[in-house]
Amino acid sequence: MRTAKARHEEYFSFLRSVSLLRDLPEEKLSKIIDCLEVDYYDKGEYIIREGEEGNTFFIIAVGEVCVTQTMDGSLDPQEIKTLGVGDYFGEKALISEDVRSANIIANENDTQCLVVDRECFSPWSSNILQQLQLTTFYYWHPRYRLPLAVMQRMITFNQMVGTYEELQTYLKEYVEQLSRSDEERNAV
Ligand code: WNU
Repeated sequence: MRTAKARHEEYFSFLRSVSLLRDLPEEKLSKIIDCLEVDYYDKGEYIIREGEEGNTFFIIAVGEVCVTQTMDGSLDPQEIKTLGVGDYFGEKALISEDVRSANIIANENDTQCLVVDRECFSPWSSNILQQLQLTTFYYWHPRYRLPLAVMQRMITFNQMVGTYEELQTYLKEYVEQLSRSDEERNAV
């Protein structure tokens, strides 16, 4: 059986190879690994559907996916690109707080994606504030009067947001680019 440590190390070195995450500090990367889930898809299976709501970000660990989109003047969605191992997708709905803007379909059997939830992926969102309040509440529970622990939690939280904000800025620019190319393509 694979130990938790081996799993962690395996994902750590893989995520380091993903360009987006290359410069993240070690503890931030570890935090992402703690939130990761792995999803498996067969050829032809939809990972993301245009128009649906979504709260997840994906990184391809094994296999290949195809990106398709509905265009003005054609009935069927058209293929716009393919993505492979180390590529990621699903950031746009999270960043622009919008529905999914394209379809993502598995191109091979046993395509594996690492899935990061919004709460984990975007700690600047209100979710984490709620979480933080819950934590605060927890620590102020009559049985756990530990103000010091609360302060430590807040510092960690701020550090986390600080780093992710750089990531957010980077992705925001990318997402604006995608919106422009959608317009040029007359996507609906
Ligand atoms: C495109 N237009 C749109 C891709 C992946 C990551 C980056 C490009 Cl940083 P979502 C559907 C997803 C969307 C994007 C992905 O499809 N996508 C595109 C386009 O030309 N989406 N609108 N190309 S591949 C890709 C750049 O990740 O995010 O949550 O779901 O809208």
